[in-house]
Amino acid sequence: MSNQKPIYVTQPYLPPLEDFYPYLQKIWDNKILTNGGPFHQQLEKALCEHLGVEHLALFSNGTLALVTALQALRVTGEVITTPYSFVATAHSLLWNGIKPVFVDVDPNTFNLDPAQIEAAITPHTTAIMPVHCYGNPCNVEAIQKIADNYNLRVIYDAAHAFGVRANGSSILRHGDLSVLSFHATKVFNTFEGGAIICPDAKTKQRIDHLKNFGFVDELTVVAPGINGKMSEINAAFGMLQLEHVDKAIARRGEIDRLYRDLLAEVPGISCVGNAGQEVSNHSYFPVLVNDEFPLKRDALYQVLKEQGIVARRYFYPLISDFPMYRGLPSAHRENLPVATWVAQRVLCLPIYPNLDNSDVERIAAIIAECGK
Ligand code: T4K
Repeated sequence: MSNQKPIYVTQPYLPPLEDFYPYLQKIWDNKILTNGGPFHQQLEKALCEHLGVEHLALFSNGTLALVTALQALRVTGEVITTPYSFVATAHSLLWNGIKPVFVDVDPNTFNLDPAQIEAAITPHTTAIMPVHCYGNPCNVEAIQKIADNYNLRVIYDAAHAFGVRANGSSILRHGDLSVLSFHATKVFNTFEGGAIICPDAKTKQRIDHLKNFGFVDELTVVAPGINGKMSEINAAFGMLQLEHVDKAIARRGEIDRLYRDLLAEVPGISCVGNAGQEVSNHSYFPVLVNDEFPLKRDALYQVLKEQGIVARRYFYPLISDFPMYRGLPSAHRENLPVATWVAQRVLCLPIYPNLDNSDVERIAAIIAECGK
């Protein structure tokens, strides 16, 4: 390790501490700490406006939001999903007693390949759960067409897709539901947090009941709900973050462009595109370490780590390789050649608003040197 402070794959953007004091004062004054308090209500409204969506229900994290989204639509049986994601995607299915059916990804977007979905549909299939991986939009039209033909629900894991727009509107407007994560490592964070985006007020009401134990009023419980509520501290922080998020994403965009310029001439390194979106959020900067590069991906990861640069192999191992999934017939590697290939070569380089250009230049220079 070098003597310099390590550079991690990401670092949360934190506004000046004193800017948070007035928010804390308000919480201290009115003594409402959770259960749909004033900041919770404000943030739901502000996020709807910011994201260009009609209805949004805040959650204490993205995983509980995924679990609840499946409950809200009463999804059962089998759900088609991607092996190339964070493990929470498939875990949300297991927590609902649903069998995940893994389908391979598209070689350009690393998102669920619509051309392979139909072959995985059985009489037990009730839904599709695709992921807008790294914030790159799925082929939403093709997925919806299949869902319509087979009467399936679509729940997008949009954990990475805050603010992403394609074809003139928010990517979160597709499918039956979309789920965001506001974890500390995300483009927009509330320390921990998440949200479900839904198209109508009735569904939002059901989701709101489900995240509050199923309570409708003091004496009425309509469903075996969970406690998925976001606290006032998290919601207040979200209100403050929202003032800075556009600037933070713009800075991420500068870093993205700088990496692309610096790595363009490095043979064997390809920067994963962010095609298909008019507005990208630059939430990750994945590169592929191809076979002509002198070092294997894991060796490059080690070299960077020794220099204090902690890149991450998102998403390796594939979800389908973890013990609770690998016995499934759809988890066999022969069924998932593209995801397997990508997972062995991908490396996500550091990207976050406070990363200096000089650090980006140093990271690119180390990679270029390894490529000689
Ligand atoms: N679906 C998808 C597609 C997801 O990617 C995720 C989460 C979810 C669903 C579930 O949403 P949540 O329930 O989490 O809201 C991280 C995050 O914990 C996880 O939220 C995220 N995806 C996943 C891709 O990455 P780890 O285990 O890699 O995090 P960790 O702690 O190693 O953090 C990465 C780096 O970030 C650290 O090296 C340092 C830096 N960091 C991290 C934290 C937590 C900070 O600087 N400050 C911090 O507070 O999973």
